[in-house]
Amino acid sequence: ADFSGMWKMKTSENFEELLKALGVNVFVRKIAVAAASRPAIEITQQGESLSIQTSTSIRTTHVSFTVGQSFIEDTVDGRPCTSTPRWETNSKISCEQTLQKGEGPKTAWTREVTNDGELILTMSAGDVVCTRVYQRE
Ligand code: RET
Ligand code: NA
Repeated sequence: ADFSGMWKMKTSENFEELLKALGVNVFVRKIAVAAASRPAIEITQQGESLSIQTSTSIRTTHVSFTVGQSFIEDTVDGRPCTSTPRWETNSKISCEQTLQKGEGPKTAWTREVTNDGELILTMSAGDVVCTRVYQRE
């Protein structure tokens, strides 16, 4: 599948619940939720290698990885982790995360391009799943 493009968010469910499950305090949570309500995502892809920049007013992250190869990134609340992305289908990447140090709920994300050309991002912490749907700009 082709993930490349500039994406803007259409809907978001459970983002605050996700941060709560990660133990983010209410003060930081409210700021993060406000900032994350208008993210911009830019993805470039060459074959199995993706580069993803996620921008908000308070935080911009950039990750580059090849599906099938572990890499280091940060969890959504900013803790370094080892991530292992794999193809779940030919249009969906599923990635489990392991914290580099300390304890916390099990985290993971998925990114999928649908037949309708939407990008669906899920982020999970334990049983809590946040789902964010993006459309190409
Ligand atoms: C900080 C401080 C530590 C806790 C949190 C933060 C903000 C995180 C944000 C995440 C945005 C994620 C998006 C994901 C994809 O759609 C400031 C690092 C929670 C703003 C936009
Ligand atoms: Na998002």
